Amino acid sequence: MGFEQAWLDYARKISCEGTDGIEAVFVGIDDDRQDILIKNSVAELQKAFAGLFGRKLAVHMGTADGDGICLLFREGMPAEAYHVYENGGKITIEASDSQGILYGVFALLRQMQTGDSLRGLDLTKAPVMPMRMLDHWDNMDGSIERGYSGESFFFEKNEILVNERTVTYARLAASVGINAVVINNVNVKDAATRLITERYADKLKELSEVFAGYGIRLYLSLNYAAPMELGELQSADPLSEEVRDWWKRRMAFVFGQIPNLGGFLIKADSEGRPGPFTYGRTHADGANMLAEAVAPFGGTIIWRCFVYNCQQDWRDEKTDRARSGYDNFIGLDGKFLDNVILQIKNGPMDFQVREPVHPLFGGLTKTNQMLEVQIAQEYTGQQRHVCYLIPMFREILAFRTYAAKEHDTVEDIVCGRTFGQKNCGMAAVANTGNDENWTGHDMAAANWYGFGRLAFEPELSAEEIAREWIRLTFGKDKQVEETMLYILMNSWKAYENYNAPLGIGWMVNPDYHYGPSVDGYEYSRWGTYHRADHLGIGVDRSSAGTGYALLYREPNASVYHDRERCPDELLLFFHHMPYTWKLKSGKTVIQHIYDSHFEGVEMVDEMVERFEKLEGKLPEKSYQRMMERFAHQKEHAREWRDQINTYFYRKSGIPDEKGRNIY
Ligand code: GCW
Repeated sequence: MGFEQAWLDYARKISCEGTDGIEAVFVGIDDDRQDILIKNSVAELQKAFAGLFGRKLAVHMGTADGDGICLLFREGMPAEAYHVYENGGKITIEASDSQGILYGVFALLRQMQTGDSLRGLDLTKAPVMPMRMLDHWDNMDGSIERGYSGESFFFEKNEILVNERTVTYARLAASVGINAVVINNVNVKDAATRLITERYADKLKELSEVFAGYGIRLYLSLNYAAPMELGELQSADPLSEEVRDWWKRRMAFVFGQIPNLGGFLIKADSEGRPGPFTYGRTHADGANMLAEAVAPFGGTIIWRCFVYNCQQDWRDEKTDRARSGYDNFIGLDGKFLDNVILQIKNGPMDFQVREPVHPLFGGLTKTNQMLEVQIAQEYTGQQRHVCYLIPMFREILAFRTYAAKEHDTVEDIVCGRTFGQKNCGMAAVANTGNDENWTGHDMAAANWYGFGRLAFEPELSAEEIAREWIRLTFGKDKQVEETMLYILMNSWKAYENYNAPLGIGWMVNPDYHYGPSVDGYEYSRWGTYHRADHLGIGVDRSSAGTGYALLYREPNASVYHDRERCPDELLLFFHHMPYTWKLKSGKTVIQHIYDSHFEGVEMVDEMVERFEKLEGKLPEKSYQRMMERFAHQKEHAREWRDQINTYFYRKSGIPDEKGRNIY
């Protein structure tokens, strides 16, 4: 399938003061340091100027002295940082490495496309998170686990694809500062187990070189039981010498073949995947074995904390899936080697529309950590509903853990400010596929764009990021910008309103996780229950219940533990409450359920009404695609509203104060 250019579409002509005089690029960087990144930086400038202004930029090598855009190295700047400034009509991009130059180029182009003038431009940025990663859940047969925008563009029929689309993907990712990409699903099966064998070495090398040209390290997901599944050993015991040697040899081979490989991501002992538990070993044993094997090549092991018992009995009220990540890892704090990073989902359950922050953030103090979020909207509308997630990510990053007197937010931790860690950052489960527009819903591209921008500059607000994305994608039209901004900024709240209430989560159709089913997971083995009866709803996670609330540091623990102080939006996550309980908002729980569900639908109606007015102002194709999805969202939001309201009306027998239609 063909593909569009998303926010790097230079086809729309723009005007920006200070660009007229720019006719050339001056590369004042020594020949021996002019790597592929510098070449790609120059090529990007040329491509952009040709598209935006119809002008061919000349290139002058060996001098940074000329009227135009000058690229040069300046020692002493932080890694990947850039300084872009204007002086007397001349634009200078400085960095101490070629990655910084590339980011500077993209920053300049962004400024040209979103701003009105280059006069007085003076931008200095240094990324604070060393690892800014996208995790693709692509399978080698071309399918994508939780993929909502077509098939994989990395794999097809068990082969690796490297083509024009790969290059455009790398440009898009790099333009927002992504510097690491995992191409295959964490559930590593079948052919994917063989990614570390001869079979795929050439293609992986080729792909890694495309990535390297844009400052992106290639990562692979690894099958923990590979020594057995490749038919070479009888065991995958991390303490067995034979197994350890096997991995050392394998890694020497893989890194020898793919020099730009960054390392591996591992899902172990989770949802049926193999892991060290089989041998009575800990996750530190497992991770460290692999870390030792990749260390000689500068490799990194990213080990996921999404470990829980997925064979739970719903009758068992003591086992709490929310506790499992914490319980499995907290005792291992400080036991991981330096080149291991634990990757922790933002919440203790699984990417619900609302969850508390994972208690391992702030719990772990001696371990490298990364935050894992999901821009593939598995539980937030699957890229058919619009749901701009950057406001949620901002809240998560701003959460105070109280693990230190100051600089103790999640952002501080994953930027290395709290515990001084060098190996940390943020990863997002990617939302791309081979759809023409990459992300199914055109507006879902704002999550891809936004994730990268946020990881590079976490100080940006969700609104600033949204405005940038709108201007880059659709141009600088006031009405378009305000309408799109309104939709994006209200979308998470709207979705939360018509979804499961007050932090309880789930209530979706099992397996494919789309659409309402209040009891869909109520009697299942997955540990995801709402425990509603005719009197009340919610899971008691206080000390009288599962004790989960006490896993946080004070004062968070006391606040969550106390039903009077627990924030409304998380109340049912932490407590089982009567329907008649008065929330801080002044409403009862049941009235809140009704009101929020009616409101959610009204919000969607308002969004769609405003969107319709953009007809003729957006490219026809994108307008139609979005209109189709909005029509579905409108109808589907009603389905959510009516099923949830009706369920709780029938359960509680309490009518809506406002007498609206509930079935
Ligand atoms: O959200 C759940 C998904 C699984 C996924 C798992 C995980 C890749 O439903 O599809 O598996 O999380 O994060 O490992």
